Amino acid sequence: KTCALLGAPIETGASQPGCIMGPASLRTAGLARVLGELGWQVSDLGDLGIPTVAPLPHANPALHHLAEARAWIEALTPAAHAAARDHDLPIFMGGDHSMAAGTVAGVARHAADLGRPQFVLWLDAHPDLHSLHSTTSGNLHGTPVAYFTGAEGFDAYPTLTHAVDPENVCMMGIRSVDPAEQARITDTGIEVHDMRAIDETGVLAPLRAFLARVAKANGLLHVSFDVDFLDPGIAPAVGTTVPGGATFREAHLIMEELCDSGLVTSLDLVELNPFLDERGRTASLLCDLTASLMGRRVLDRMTRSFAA
Ligand code: DIR
Ligand code: MN
Ligand code: MN
Ligand code: MN
Repeated sequence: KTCALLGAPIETGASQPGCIMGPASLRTAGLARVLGELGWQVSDLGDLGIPTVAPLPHANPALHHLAEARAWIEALTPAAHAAARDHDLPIFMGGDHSMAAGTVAGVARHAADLGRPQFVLWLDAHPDLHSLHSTTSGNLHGTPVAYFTGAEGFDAYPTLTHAVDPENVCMMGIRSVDPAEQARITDTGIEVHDMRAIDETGVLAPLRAFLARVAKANGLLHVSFDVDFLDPGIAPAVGTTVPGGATFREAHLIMEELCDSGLVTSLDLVELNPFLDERGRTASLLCDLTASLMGRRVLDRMTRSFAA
């Protein structure tokens, strides 16, 4: 089993600086060592970068750092494609969530090479469903899902070659949705389990139903993990905390269930802002949750089968 670590120190998609230190913080927390101890053959591919870019004008005056986001997507899409081709499970270490426009575009290209559908599990307080035109904050980390599902309104972004079918996206943890995002959820029918739904059903039933769909379709599964999915009480190191997030137990259960499924083929760890962290606490939590996703067990037990 091979795993690649690829850093994407992008912070211009968020409202406040700090995510540029995310990959370094995850390395310091020992991500490579932890995965190595679990039997993974880990290759750290280092950090990606972009050249200096000239500002890109746009009809939406709220947008900022559009040229940087565009350059990151141009760099990340082929890098994610290659990492997915060459490794069993690439981990993209962010960086703010605008990077998922590139990582998902890249892994979806790899899925197309294999003739298999790409699925995405989006763990986040936010659906990140704005277009370049609908965002009012202008923070481009609020736009990647609209981009990689092929929505209109991305004139200034690289042309998407392989969109993810919105029917193949499942969101959990959602608790902050803007009106334009709400409209897109209704239009596309994207599967959204907000925190109220999770309180009502727990995480396991909707997750198992989604994983069964992935397995039946012989799909590839990308997991995009935004730190603000977690409750701010356990994960303070993120610029956009929202009260009422996932507990440690909910997140841990999701990770172990994902591990049991054997379906996960790529992972984003995003929005970690070490400048806001408490002595590496959030970075260490992300490492532990990733370890659970990749094989660490409390006790061995019968695993469920998601075979088609
Ligand atoms: C808000 C917050 N919907 C925006 N978005 C995100 O600025 O568009 N925060 N992604 O993490
Ligand atoms: Mn435009
Ligand atoms: Mn996000
Ligand atoms: Mn978020």
